[in-house]
Parts: sequence; C-alpha cells; structure tokens
Amino acid sequence: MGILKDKFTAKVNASNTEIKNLLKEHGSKVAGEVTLAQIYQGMRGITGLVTETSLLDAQEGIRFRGYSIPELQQQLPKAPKGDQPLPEGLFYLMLTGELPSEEDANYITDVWQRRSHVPNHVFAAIDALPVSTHPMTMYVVGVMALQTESYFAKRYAEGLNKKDYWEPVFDDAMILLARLPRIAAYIYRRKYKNSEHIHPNGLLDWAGNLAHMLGYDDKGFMELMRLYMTIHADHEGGNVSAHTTHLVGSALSDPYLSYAAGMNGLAGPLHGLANQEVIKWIFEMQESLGTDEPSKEQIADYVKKTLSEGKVVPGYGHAVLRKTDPRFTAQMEFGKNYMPDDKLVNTVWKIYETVPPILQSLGKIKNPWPNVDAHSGALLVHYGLVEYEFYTVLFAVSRALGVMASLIWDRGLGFPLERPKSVTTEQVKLWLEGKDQIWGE
Ligand code: HAX
Repeated sequence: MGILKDKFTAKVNASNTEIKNLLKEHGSKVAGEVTLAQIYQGMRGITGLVTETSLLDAQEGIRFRGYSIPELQQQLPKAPKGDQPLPEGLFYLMLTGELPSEEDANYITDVWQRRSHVPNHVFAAIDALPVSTHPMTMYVVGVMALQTESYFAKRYAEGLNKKDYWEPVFDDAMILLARLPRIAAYIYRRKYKNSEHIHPNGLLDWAGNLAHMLGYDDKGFMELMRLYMTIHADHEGGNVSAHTTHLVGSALSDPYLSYAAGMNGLAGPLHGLANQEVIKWIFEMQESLGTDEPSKEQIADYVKKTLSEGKVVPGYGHAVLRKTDPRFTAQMEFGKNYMPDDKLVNTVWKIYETVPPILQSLGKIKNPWPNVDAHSGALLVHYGLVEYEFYTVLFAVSRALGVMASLIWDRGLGFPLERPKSVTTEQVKLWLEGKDQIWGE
C-alpha cells in the first residue's frame, strides 16, 4: 500500500498546512446563525463539519471531489469492455483528490484482492444468528467480528503518537474494504441460497467479484454493481451513515467500530433501508391492484392511500436535495440502455411521473422528487436479485468507500472529538424569558 500512502501523506500534509493558516487568519469568522427551529428539527441546514470527499448541492446533487456522476461515468477507469466506472477509481479520487489512471485503479483492485481473506470466526459469528435475522443485522455482526483484526486498536493500545493515527486507520480501512464483498455475499448465499457459497474470482475487480460471489455472472449485472457501488459511495458528511461513522471515529473508536455504527444508521427506513421499502411498497401495490402494469391513475390512488395511512412514500424526498437525485437519473439511464421494456422498471418511471405532483400538493414536503432508493431495487429485480431485505447490504458495501476515505482524512487532519452542545426545553424557556444563556458549558 506504499504508493497510495505516500500520495496521501503529501496531500494531507499540504491540507494540514493550508487549514492551519486558514484558521489562523479566519478562525473567528462567523459562518452562520442557528434558529431555535433548527435546534429542535434535526439540525437541517446547519453547517457543522468538514468532509473532504464529496459535496452535495441542493439543486444539482452530489459531486465527488468536484466531479458529477455523468463526469465520473466518462472519466473514471472501466473494467475491460465495460461502460460503468470502477468503484476502485472513485475511492482513489475521494482519497487523493485526483482522478486515477487505469493503473491507479488496478493497483487498488490488486491490493483489495490480496487482502480479501475473511477469517473463519467472522463466518462463525454470522452463522450463530438465526437465518431469519435481517441481512443488515448479520452484516453489522460480521463487521464487528472482523474488528479483532484492527491494527489501529492494537497500535493504540501499545501507545501511538497522535501524528501517526491515520496510518493504521488507513490499513484498517483498506482491509475492511477488501473483505466487505465477501461478507455481503456470504450473508446472501447463506440466507437465500441454502449456504451454497461461491469462491471469489481472483481475476475480477471489486464490484465484479461481488456480483460473481452473489451468484450473478451476467455482464449487465456486473456493470450494474460497478455503477451501484460508485453512486452510493458518498453523499457528503451530514447524512446519518457518514455522520455516525465520523462521530464514532472521533472518539478514536477504530474503523470497524465506527463503520459498524454508521451502518446501523444506514439500516433505518428513512435512510438506506428505504431501498428495500420501495420495492416492498411496489410489490404490495401490485398485489393490491392485481396487476404488474399499473396505470398512472391506479398509482396515484395507491399513493394517496399510503399518505392517508400516515406513511411516507418511500424513495421520495430528501433532507438536503431539492431536485431529482442524479443518482436516480443515472440508474434510469442504465435501465433505458439495459432493460427498456422491463415492466417493473417501467412502473418505477410511471411512479416518477405520478408521485411528485401529489407530494407537492400536500404543501409541506420540501422535496417531492425521487432519491437514489426509488430506482435501485427494480434494476436488481430485473437480474433476479428479488430478495429485497438484502438491498441495504449492497448500499452498505458501497457506502464504506466514502466513509472510510473520510475517516482516513479525519485522522490525517487530526480532527478532535466531536461534541456539540445540547439544551433542555426548560433552559430554552428561561433563555426566551431572558433569564439564562442557551450556550456555554
Ligand atoms: N412521503 C410522505 N411524507 C413525506 C415524504 C414522503 N416521501 N417526505 C417528506 N414527508 C413529510 C415529512 O414526514 C414531514 O412530515 P411532518 O411535518 O408531518 O413530520 C414533512 O413532509 C416535511 O418533511 P421534509 O422537511 O420535506 O423532509 P425531511 O428533511 O424531514 O425528511 C426524508 C427527509 C428523506 C426523511 C423524507 O423525505 C422521507 O421520509 N422520505 C421517504 C423515505 C426515504 O426515501 N428515505 C431515503 C432518503 C434518501 C437516503 O438517505 N437514502 O439512503
């Protein structure tokens, strides 16, 4: 891992100097104000942390180190004869800030291939759970079992200089990334394919190998995995999974502990679990309507029924985005190229034409447009991966790319323990009466 570490060292040293000077000159500049509503309502719109790997624009969507998804699809290295980016290239970009050459991406594939062996006790820990366990629970248990391997935890226990924290975090992150596809595939084959496991293929790239170990060697599915792993990787720092990983990491919990914590957040239905909820909701709609080709009118009625029952329409809305998610659009383009006549995929597109005006008409939803989760399941179903409870595990494997690149940066930049201030309503009332300060320990 020497070449990549050397590259990172040069980048992080330059950044440290830049940030030190920036704070010296501008550290006391006021960067915004906070309303009482924001304090009570999920801290929306409060800028409170630095994440170098990607930036989310409410109108335009995500950019990874300045590159949009269509730009990444053009400029990142591809698998032989492939047309989708290799996630290895995205990881390189997020870690170094530079577009990788084919050689750079292949180097990462090679490192991850060599470090992909998962110790037996991890499989034993997963096997100890009932088969009925949700795949995300199995996944987090697998990650936690892998924590026995942490270099950071060992080196910290031995006594590690602050300046060197990032290095074992880097090693842990690379090894964790190398092993996650194996863990994910193991869970899938155990739960849904009678524990008939498939050996990794040493010649395949990271996402291609995941497809292979899941049991889907179709070229289209491999390309889908490369796209899927790329677009789900990062969504700046404030989302639940990225923020949790960063927060737990700030206590110097090692990368395994931090990532597992983040993935427990991803497993919530308002976040990553929404991808399973979308397909579940569509299947339930099909069953209730008695057709797998519902009309727009039928969809509209079903959406209104969902809302009248006090439920959310899964896959729609976002805490930051205010337009159609470019990750949704990238998947729609993939569908148009690879499966234009698929009934379920066409239903997803009909839902897209139907839902936004209905949500808009409620007058309270800030973003009526689809997010990434509105589309992903239908593409997986097309290739036969119908077991929707597994979908969030795929999201989790991808999200590791972003949160691990960020965690390496967090330690490289020496970010301290994160600890915002909270208040009680009693104190808020005193403050409103002019009898107390709201801030300050
Ligand atoms: N269906 C029904 N109601 C919705 C809605 C939806 N899709 N999206 C928002 N609303 C409601 C909210 O529940 C809220 O209602 P109340 O005032 O009655 O509490 C109101 O509209 C205002 O919400 P908002 O300000 O527009 O949205 P938030 O920032 O609070 O929440 C969510 C953002 C993503 C959680 C929300 O849009 C939602 O629940 N969407 C459906 C679940 C989903 O798709 N989640 C995945 C999001 C993307 C992601 O993280 N992927 O992993």
